Amino acid sequence: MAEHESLEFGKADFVLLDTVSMEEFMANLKLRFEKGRIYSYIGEVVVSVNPYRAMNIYGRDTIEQYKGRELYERPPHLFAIADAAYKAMKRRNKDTCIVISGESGAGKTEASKYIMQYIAAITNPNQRAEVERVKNMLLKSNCVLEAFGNAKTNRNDNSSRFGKYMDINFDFKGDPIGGHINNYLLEKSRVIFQQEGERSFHSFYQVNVYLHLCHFHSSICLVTSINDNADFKAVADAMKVIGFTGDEIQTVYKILATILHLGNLTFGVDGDVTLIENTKQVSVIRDLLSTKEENVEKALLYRTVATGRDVIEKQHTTQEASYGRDALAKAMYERLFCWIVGRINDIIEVKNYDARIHGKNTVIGVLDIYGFEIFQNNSFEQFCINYCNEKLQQLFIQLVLKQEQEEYQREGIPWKHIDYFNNQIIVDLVEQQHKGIFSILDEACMNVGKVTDEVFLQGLDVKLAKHAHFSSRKSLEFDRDFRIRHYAGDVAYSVVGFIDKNKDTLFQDFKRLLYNSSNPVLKGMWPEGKLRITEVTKRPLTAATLFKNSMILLVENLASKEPYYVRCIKPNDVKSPLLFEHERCRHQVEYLGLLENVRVRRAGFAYRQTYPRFLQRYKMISEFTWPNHDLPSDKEAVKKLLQGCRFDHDVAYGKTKVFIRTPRTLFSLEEQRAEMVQRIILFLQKVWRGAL
Ligand code: AD9
Ligand code: MG
Repeated sequence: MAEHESLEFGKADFVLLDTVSMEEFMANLKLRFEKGRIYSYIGEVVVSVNPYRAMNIYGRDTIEQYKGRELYERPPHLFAIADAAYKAMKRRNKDTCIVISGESGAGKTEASKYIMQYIAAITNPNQRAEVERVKNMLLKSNCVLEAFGNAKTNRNDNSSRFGKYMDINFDFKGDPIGGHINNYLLEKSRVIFQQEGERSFHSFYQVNVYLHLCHFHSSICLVTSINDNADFKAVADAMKVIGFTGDEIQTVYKILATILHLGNLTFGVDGDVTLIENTKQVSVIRDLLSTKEENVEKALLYRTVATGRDVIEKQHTTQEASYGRDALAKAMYERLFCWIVGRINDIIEVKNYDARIHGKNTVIGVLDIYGFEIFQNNSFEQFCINYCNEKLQQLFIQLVLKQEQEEYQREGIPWKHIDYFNNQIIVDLVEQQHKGIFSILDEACMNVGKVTDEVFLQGLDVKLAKHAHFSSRKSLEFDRDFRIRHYAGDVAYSVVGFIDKNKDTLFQDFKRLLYNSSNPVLKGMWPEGKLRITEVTKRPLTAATLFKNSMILLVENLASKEPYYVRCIKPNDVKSPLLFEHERCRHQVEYLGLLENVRVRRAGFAYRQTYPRFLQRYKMISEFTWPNHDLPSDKEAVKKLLQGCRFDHDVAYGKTKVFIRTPRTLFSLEEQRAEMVQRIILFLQKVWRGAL
């Protein structure tokens, strides 16, 4: 363990606490934070506290200190975990992943960027041009995705409003040769509505400021921590470097401008005719979309419906027209975002010939997804985000707590069971077939006749009234709310808008409008606009179902890799570098299950290996096992070897594996091995030279 660090900074690894209690844990966390030690370990898990100030610990010299080192040789750092994931991938040919979790503003996105920078810095020692190109693109893609997918919220000035999982592919030399990004549910409702004190996505303010269009958003255009003008240039540059064409970049700006203009459109009535009040805007939109003015107007005011074989045009009410306008703005932005991710993927994907030539191709995945959040008003998006965090907590439990305990039991090693809160019950509450909240929501959306949020709320009350983690509106302040007892705290959700966001309808007329644009980039984003009205029949999957499916796939993917964890903690709500709010931090330590993590780790063993493989590596240390042993089993041979080294007290012998409690024992074995290998080499050299 990182024992070389002075105790003045507290214990670098929580496993070394004198006693495992919440008080001691918190005292150590606070001491380290105050001493500027923002990283600590629980075994191989990194615990990070957001410093809210620039730290001088990410430079080239620090990178050099961590490069190729073992986790415990240096003070805790993100670089150490990145190096461990990289080494595991390179040495053992294993896919690994780094899962970064913590609530909104805890420092996940910053951590993911430092990890990527570290990986970029330590790879490609030969400066191969192609690898340099790939690395540069992977780093630049962050800048573009943040501009379009992040926004200022009341929790975080640069809050990720989408989930991101990025795979980095490596060749047999361990150099990055490509990557792939998966994005998850963008909070597109932000395009048309922001809570007080919040902003829409950064991209809008960047074009606004750049084009001096500040009249679009009057209130909180400027945020001191954000320089929209400089960011605009950086993003434009990044898009160019990544390989977006001039036409593509122009189209991106045109779409942003269209969305801003849509926001200014108003509808009125003249007799029984619905009309657009500010028709000037329509001509601007027409130009931006490279389409015909009457088409824009028609798509905004009418809806084409097929009744049997007839196709009729039905006029919108002003309310429907406003709804359509907002849906169009949201859909255009979401489609733009997905298109950007898709374009980046096209460019950074591993080119086939690389994979063919080198044969081997391993990945490190980095997950940076929106953190658990509770707002004043929580809607469908918060519900999805918090469900996602439940899934990730479940994965952590499965991989770190549960599997560990199960392995000791399987191996017959004496073990005191450690209790922890298993949140599977909440995951089920949300995602279970038929009885889960997502199913109840989908059912309400398919209701014949009345489809309202009220129907959904009633469905919840009928099916979940007795569930320990669900509270019906009957017990709450507002009768449009329901409450979930999440692993990280209670959240009341307002059902208003759930049905709508779940159905996520965009009138077909808009899809056709955009498909018929003479701008090929825009047209390419809307292929389904090709379908004629009579050809569109299939009911699309709901937003909840799509999100649930994508989360299930994500968790399966993560579980198939060797995971490394970063657990981020937010020290206060005021972005202060000095303030360690005890109660707030304690709550996070509690719900992240960090204390249980320490207990399992302490009661457990740092290293384990099957007997044959252990012997293969260390048999040269002992005369009983080198070059071969004549003991009845490998297990007996390992026992004999470890007794000889006097490490017997620090190990346990399972059915198929040997377990070593402290890393120091392992280091010592490694040292002895290195010494023996050296001696054997010298001996062999003498033999070859005929000296013996
Ligand atoms: V959210 O779930 O996307 O809303 P994150 O991603 O957990 O959230 P983020 O990484 O964006 O939080 O961090 C929030 C802010 O904290 C950053 O904008 C920085 O100002 C600050 N921060 C976080 N980590 C560091 C750090 N290692 N050094 C300095 C930091 N500042
Ligand atoms: Mg983030």
